[in-house]
Amino acid sequence: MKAFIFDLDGVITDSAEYHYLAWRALGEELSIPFDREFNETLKGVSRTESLERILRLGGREKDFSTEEKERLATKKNEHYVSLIKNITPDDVLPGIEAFLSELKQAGYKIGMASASKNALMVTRQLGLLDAFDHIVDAATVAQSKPHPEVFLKAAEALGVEPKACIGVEDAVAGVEAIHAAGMFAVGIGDPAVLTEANIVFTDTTGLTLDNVLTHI
Ligand code: B16
Ligand code: MG
Repeated sequence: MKAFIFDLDGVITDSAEYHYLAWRALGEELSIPFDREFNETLKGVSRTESLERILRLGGREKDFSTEEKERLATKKNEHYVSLIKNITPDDVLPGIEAFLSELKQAGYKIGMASASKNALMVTRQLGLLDAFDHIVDAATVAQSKPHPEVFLKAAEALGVEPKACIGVEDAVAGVEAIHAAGMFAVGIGDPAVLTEANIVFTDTTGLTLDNVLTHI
């Protein structure tokens, strides 16, 4: 194994919570309430597809034109961007900084594969831009997770073959993308949800090189 490729939201920081708050507010406005369980199905999924899933949940998929949907997605994003302005280095999830240093010292390449168009902004606010050798965000990929493109692009930019990469994800769609890319999948979250991951840690404090490598 030569490289680790991390998802951002829900792995490096809990911006997944801000996505949830912003989508939930939009859902309420559209009279489509939803809970955290449904929100799991939005994690790692692109902005446009997330909106489609919410509209389908409420049986309202035919109620809006393309332009109206764009407006709704923009509204959610503006709310999300206003929430993430409050992110600071204190919002890096526990154990992540230590794990990134451990990987760097051990000579691993470190990449990011995020489905978020806001990935660079969030990473900058966390003070972690220099911790990554390469960041691929949604703005530069055509296909969203579970398609492997974002992970494959990250591996290519790092100069490492996919089979020598370990992907770290909190989302079902993300774990699927890692496997579709031919990589080893580490899940962060509920093992009952991330059933396809090769190993699951319930939270980021479990991430150490030893803990991961013993499972490969
Ligand atoms: P944006 P990740 C994903 O980021 C989120 O998990 C997902 O909930 C969000 O809808 C998606 O980014 C798009 O984000 O609206 O900021 O472009 O987990 O792949 O880092
Ligand atoms: Mg995520």
